[in-house]
Amino acid sequence: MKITSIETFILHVPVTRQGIADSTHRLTHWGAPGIIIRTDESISGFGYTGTHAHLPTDRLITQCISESYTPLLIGRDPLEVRSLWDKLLHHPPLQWVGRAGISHLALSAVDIALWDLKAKAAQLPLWKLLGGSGEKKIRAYNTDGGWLNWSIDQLIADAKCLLDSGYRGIKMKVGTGRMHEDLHRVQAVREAIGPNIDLMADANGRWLFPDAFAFCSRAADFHLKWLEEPIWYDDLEGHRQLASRCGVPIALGEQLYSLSHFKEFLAAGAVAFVQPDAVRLAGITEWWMVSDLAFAYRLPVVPHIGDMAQVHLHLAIAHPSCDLLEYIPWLKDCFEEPATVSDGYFATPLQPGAGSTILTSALDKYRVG
Ligand code: 0YR
Ligand code: MG
Repeated sequence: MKITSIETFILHVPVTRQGIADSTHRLTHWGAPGIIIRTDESISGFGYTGTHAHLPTDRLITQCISESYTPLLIGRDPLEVRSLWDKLLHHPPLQWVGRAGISHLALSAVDIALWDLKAKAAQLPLWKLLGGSGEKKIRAYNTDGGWLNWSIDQLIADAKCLLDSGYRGIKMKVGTGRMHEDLHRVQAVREAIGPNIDLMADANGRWLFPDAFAFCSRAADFHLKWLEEPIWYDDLEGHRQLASRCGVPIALGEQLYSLSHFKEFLAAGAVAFVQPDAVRLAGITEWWMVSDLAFAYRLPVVPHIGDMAQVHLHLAIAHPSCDLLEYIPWLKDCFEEPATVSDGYFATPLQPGAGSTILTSALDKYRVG
């Protein structure tokens, strides 16, 4: 098989609840800059990354794909995924400007499209190509609620709806800038949902160390399953100290770009729940390496889902370190086979591929570039 042409796209899709905010971002749309790889056979691969729908930077990602990666891909056999990944990652001019950020997000989209093609060529869902079992069910926790700009009443009413629909885990945002308010909000939600539901708190990197330390010390009573990204993403020593001195397990990884980055955090004991994201790492290839590393440390992998769980559901089924996955429905109308949750568990995808195939109707409706 040979790659004959490559098309890029940018989708901006409205989020389900408008005007939502966490400690660092306000959000109206989710962005999916991506790639369609066409071949001399009748199959195409779809891959994309995830952004906050900022057109100028989304264009940098698709431009990186079309100008830097495409010439390296045309004429190549797309089934040689790992070898192509290695070649693209270590292409000297890209290596000079890349290893994180825009060129890495672009490479994630390419790698996902290549794996999608490989699974389609094998006529298997990706989880099976990767050796997973159809008997393994992945639990879902919901992150489409718990927003920082909601009132406590809104948080509680929404949490109760999620529990009624079968979820047994929810995540809420913290980092209002007022510690007593953060603690009060977490306490109110915990009291409303009772002790048997997993509750997670996510500060999206907002706090300084003393705030994070104070929160952890006082939040122990609320039995959080984890505290996510309490302080600046790259602060290895700060997270290590929190992990060793606080009673609340630390989760992080959605802002880490590489296997080496994860290695430092894992080796330091700075993280308990490992959250690699295939659309921020260099795709499925690097995600798998990170998850194997976590396996070696006996740590659970709970992926962050910049892809809205389409690809990550396949990976979670296939990887032995995963049994829990985030659910956010923002792109669900865009896919041939959208990830769905019922009674707190994801349905097992059955179509060949990585779950990344975008409907033509969605390309028409949401395309901005
Ligand atoms: C909104 N999940 C996250 C969204 C999400 C963010 O800014 O991007 O909440 O990525 O932290 O755990
Ligand atoms: Mg997060």
